[in-house]
Amino acid sequence: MKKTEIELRTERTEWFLQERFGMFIHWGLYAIPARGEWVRNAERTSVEDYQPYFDGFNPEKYDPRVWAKAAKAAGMKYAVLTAKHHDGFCLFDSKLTDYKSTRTQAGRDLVREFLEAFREEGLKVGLYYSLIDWHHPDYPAYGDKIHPMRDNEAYKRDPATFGNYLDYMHGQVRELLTDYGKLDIMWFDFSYGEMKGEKWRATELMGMIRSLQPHIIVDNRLEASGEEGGSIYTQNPSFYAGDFASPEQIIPPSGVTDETGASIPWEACITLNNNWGYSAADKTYKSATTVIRKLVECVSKNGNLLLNVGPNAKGEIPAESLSILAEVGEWMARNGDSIYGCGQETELPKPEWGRYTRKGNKLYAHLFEASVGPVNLLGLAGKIKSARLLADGSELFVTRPWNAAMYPNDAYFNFAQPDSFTYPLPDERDT
Ligand code: JFZ
Repeated sequence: MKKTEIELRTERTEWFLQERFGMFIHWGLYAIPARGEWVRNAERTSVEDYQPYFDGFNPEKYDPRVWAKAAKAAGMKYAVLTAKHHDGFCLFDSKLTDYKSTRTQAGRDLVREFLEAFREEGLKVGLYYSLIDWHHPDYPAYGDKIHPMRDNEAYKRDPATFGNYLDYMHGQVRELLTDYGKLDIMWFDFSYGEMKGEKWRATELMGMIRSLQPHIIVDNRLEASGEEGGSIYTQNPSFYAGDFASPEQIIPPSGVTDETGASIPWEACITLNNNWGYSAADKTYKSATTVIRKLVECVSKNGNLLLNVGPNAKGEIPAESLSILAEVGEWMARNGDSIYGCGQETELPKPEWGRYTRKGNKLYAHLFEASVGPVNLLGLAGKIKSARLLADGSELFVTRPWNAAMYPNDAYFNFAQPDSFTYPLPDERDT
């Protein structure tokens, strides 16, 4: 029998749901003004006034092997780079435009070098490709609220010629999927208002993608806008619904499920400070502890975390980001077993002291706070075979508090420290 879209999606996303943690990289000309990747839109900059950044683009420190090592050491298993963002600048040597890195002082195919470096470290690789293009002459300025560009002459374009842009966009996707070896993720961004699905000739585009790279996974934004997630949120996803949902700057309170309550593959993309593209002024970095807890939270809800870095104009990941990643990496080196291949614990309530992740009959308890007295494990009385501290393998003492009779269904252990613990459960719970 022919496989359903959901069955195919399940097959394609298997590795993705094991690996759980990836690096998002927003990099382009906007690293020079260093006010975020929307700078051209936010400041109503014309193509001409943006040109000095193209002319001045010279990332002498770009060495994606350094990025790849940082990602790997952080415990990340895959990475997604902006091959083209909304400003239209291509970090790859497209034959369809001169607005590309090989025509700048850099003179390099930055995408190719990224892919080689990350594959070399054993990471899976993906490319972000913006559906929106503020540079292409045939990208129309529809009267939408996300693109408030109407007061800029450069955006008063004729929607009738939009097909030229679609040919260009499809052509560039074909280049990326043909000339750069095996890609693992295609990350489109984004639909809005009427601009979704077939407006992008999505059936045709997805058909090309699936025929060129059948295993690749695609995000849901060929169909999804900020307001709607698209048909991936249903039991009847369209051909171009995508393989995973992409909640942005939010971790969905109950994970992502369809109308029947079945889990959908999802990946939260989150910034390290408050910008995707490099921002010199933004020092609002999250702590490593926050990042670790958010990663745990994603996994505890069957989701992934795609954590962003915004390299600067020279091509370096900001020092603040590198130090957070290093700290996260130390934790992952000791506690990665509680992340990789893990997912939601569906039977127990969320514990007061933190979160559970689960893999088979192993339950991982992530303590976000020190306990006063024994740590309670609601509903686990008599069900714990043994308990070990994940970081060093030491045994934990499963116990009962003096007034345990008041809490007959709960197990406890009298060891408390903000760290991770593992509780192998009896085999009958192994589903
Ligand atoms: C998009 C991009 O605009 C942004 O620059 C970044 O690349 C991020 C990962 O993706 O962000 C969005 C997408 C959709 C909405 C807002 C921001 N929306 O629908 O409101």
